[in-house]
Amino acid sequence: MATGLDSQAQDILRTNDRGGYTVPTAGLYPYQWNWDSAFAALGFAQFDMDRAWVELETLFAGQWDDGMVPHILHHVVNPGYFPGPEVWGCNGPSPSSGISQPPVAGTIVRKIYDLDPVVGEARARRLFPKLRRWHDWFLKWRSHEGAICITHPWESGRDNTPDWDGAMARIDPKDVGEYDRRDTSHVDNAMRPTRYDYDRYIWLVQRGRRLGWDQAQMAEDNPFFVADPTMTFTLLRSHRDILALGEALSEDVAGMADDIAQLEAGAESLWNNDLQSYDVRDTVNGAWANCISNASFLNWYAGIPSDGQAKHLDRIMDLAKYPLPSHDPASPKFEPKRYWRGPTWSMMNMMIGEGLIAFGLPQGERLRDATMRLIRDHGFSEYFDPTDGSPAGGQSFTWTAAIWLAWASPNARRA
Ligand code: 9WN
Repeated sequence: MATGLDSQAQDILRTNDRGGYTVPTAGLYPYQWNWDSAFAALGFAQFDMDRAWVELETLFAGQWDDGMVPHILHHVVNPGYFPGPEVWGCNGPSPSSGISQPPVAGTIVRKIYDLDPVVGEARARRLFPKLRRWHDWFLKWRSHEGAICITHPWESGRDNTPDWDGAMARIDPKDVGEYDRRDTSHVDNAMRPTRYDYDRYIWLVQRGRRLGWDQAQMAEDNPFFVADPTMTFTLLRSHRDILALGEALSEDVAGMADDIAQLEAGAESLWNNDLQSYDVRDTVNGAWANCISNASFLNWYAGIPSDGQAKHLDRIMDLAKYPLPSHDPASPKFEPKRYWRGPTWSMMNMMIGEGLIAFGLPQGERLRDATMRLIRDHGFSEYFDPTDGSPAGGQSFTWTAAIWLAWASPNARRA
C-alpha cells in the first residue's frame, strides 16, 4: 500500500486523469501534451499498468498521416488556454497543434514493456510501427547534418530558454495582431515567458497555418530552424530503445542502425568547442547560442560520454543548491524563477541522472537525491527555483508526480 508522498503522487495522477489522457495540471494546461503524457505513463506504470498503456495509446491516436505526433491534442476545447485548436487550424485525426515535442515516448514504451513484458507485449507491438513513423518524420523533416531541429520554441518543450534568443530576434512579429494570453491568469507573470516571446510564438503558429503545416513549404526561408540538443539527444536515445524493443519483439528494424549513426554524428555537430559544451546551433546563420542549459547534459542519456561536459556539470552542481538549473547560473541571462531561463525541472533531472548512472558517474545519484529532496520539501510543482527550492509555475503537476513515483521515490521500481 502506498503511503505518504507515493500516495500523494498517485492521487495527483488520478486527479489529472481526464479519461484516457492526463492533463499536466488543472487550469493552466487543460489538454494532452506529448512528452508530459509519456512521463505520466511512466508514473502510472508504477501502480496501474493498463492505465499507463492507455495514456500512450491515446497520444498515438492523434498521429498525423505523415507520422508527426502533435505536441498538444485538444480533446475537449477549453477557453482557459491560448492558443486553442481554432488558432492552429490543423487537419489531423483529432484537433491538435501543428508541431511536435521531444520524442521521449519510445524510451518510455520500452521501460514500461520491461517492467511487465507479458502484459506489455501486444501493446508494445502495436505502438512500435507508430513510433518508427514518428521518428522517421523527425529524420526526414528536422535533420540538419544529423542534428534534430525545431521550428518553434514550443517544439523543444523548453519554450523561453536563452538558447533561442538569437533566432527569436530575427522574427519581426509586427503583423501578429491582438490575442489574449491566458497563462498569466493562472501563474505569476514573473514565472512565465514575456510578451516579446509570446508575440513570436504566435507569429510562428500563424506562419505554419498559412503554409497549411506543409513541412516542405515550412522549411523554405524559415527564420526559425534551430538545431537542438533536447531533440537530438532524446531522439537518439529513443531510437536506441525502440531498436532494442523491435529486436526483442522480432519486428522489422531495417535501417535503424544507420539512423543511429547519423544521429550520433548530429550530436557531435552540436559540440561547441570554445564553450566545451553541447550547445544549440542556429541553422540559418550557423551561430552558436553559447548557452549551457540542462539539455546540454542529456549526452549521457543518449549514450555519449563527455569529460568536458562533466566539468561543467560539477561546476554547476556546486553553484545551485537544488540542481540542475535550466540555464547556467554563471550566465547574466540566468533568472531563477522564469521558466526555462533558470528553474530546475524534475523530468530533465531524471533523464540526465539516468544517463549519468548508466555510465557509473556519481553525479547521477546526487541528482536523484536533489530531486527527491526538492519534491519532498517543496511539493509537486511544475518547476523549482534552484537557489532555494521554492515551488514555481503550476501546482499538483503530473510530471513531477510521475518522476517521484518512477525515479525519485525510495520505493520506485526502475526498469
Ligand atoms: C506550451 C505542458 C507544457 C510542457 C512544456 C512547457 C509548457 C506550454 C506553455 O508546458 O509549454 O507548449 O503553454 O507554456 O514548456 O515543456 O510540455 O506541461
